[in-house]
Amino acid sequence: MTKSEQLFQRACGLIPGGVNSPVRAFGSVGETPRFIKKADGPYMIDADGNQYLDYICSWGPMILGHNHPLVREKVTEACMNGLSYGAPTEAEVRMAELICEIVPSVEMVRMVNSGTEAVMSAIRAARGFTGRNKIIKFAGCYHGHSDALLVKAGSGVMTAGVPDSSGVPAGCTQDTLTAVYNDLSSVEALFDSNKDQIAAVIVEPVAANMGVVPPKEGFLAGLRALCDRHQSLLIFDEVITGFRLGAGGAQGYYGIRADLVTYGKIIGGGMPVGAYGGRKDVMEMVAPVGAVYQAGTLSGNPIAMAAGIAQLTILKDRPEIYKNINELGEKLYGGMEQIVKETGAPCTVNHVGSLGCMFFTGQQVENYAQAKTADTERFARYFRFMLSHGVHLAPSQFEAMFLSNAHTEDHVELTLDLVRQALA
Ligand code: HOZ
Repeated sequence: MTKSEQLFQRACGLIPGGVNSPVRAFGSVGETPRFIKKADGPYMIDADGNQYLDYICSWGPMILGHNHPLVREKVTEACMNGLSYGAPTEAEVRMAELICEIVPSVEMVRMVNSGTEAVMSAIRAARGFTGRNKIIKFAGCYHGHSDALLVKAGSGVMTAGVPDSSGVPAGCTQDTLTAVYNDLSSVEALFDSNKDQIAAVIVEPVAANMGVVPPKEGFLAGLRALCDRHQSLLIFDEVITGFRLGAGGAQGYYGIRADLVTYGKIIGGGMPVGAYGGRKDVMEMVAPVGAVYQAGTLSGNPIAMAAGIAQLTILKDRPEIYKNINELGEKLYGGMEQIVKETGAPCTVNHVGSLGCMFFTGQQVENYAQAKTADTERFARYFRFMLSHGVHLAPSQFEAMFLSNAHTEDHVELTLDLVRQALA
């Protein structure tokens, strides 16, 4: 038995499913999760000493690669001054300045501890501001695990084939309306049948929790126009795209300004962090200025701020990082497309910048229904092949691949060789 297998066995009796987040379980790929001991650059090393080229990157935040020396140094420095105060710090002000400086639509920002918290708080602010209750989300988009958002959600919910979570009272989701990603007419129909009741439309500007599904030309601009027409707020959930597609996230990449934006782990450089921000008039609804209550003892935690400030400062000062990871993305995903063409394998590769995925379906994938046509058994075989050759993909057909600045052309070449063998 390997050490990972032993640890998994111990964990299963103590932690539900042996993991602290369902997407880490290898259930859908028929393997044992690798228990990670350490990570450096583009690599993760498991408890048995096996090294893997990592395409999870902690689900996005390790954009500079694991264990970046400057981030590590700043965290170590901050630890010397105590771990948490429950009182404000200069680092929180610096973090807010950085985000507002880099992202023009963010005039004010509130730090929280996760993307889930960021989204539930942004929705509360939108409801408080508009005085309306209903929200529109898209099938296959995942916005964390809060009650109101677990409706036709992507990520682990989709992998497990759970339609909606048990334990969520119907009352919590009665104001959540679901539209079809990339289909403006489905959004328009919901606005028409719920006149003056929609507080906000929340969208992953590039859907990355049903596999990667880019927005079709005009989709995001269409959402902006519909929200304006109906005096609803547009919320971009940039937990995955923020500071990844570019420093300005999807807003900068597609040139669309959202009213509110939510961020997650990437702004913590690997620490548990999230944030929501946007228009000042909306954010001033939040307590203690306004009547929308939201709070958190560990929000703006000094160690998390140290890591986040270090990472965001590097990303702001070195735009060549985005050029590099986007070019690597073009090589990797473009190469995969080429292999699919050559081998005639019924697969579809979707990608934007450093984000991408290969669906095991011959169909184009522009929405949840099409993503679900993927053959998850074939994905599982592909996943196992890649893992056995030292490449650690996310253990689900419906998750994204993430590149970091520590990945190189050689890593991409090695990966493409394996993809070629797997598809052949
Ligand atoms: N958005 C991440 C995966 N799609 C979340 C990771 C998790 O749920 O642990």
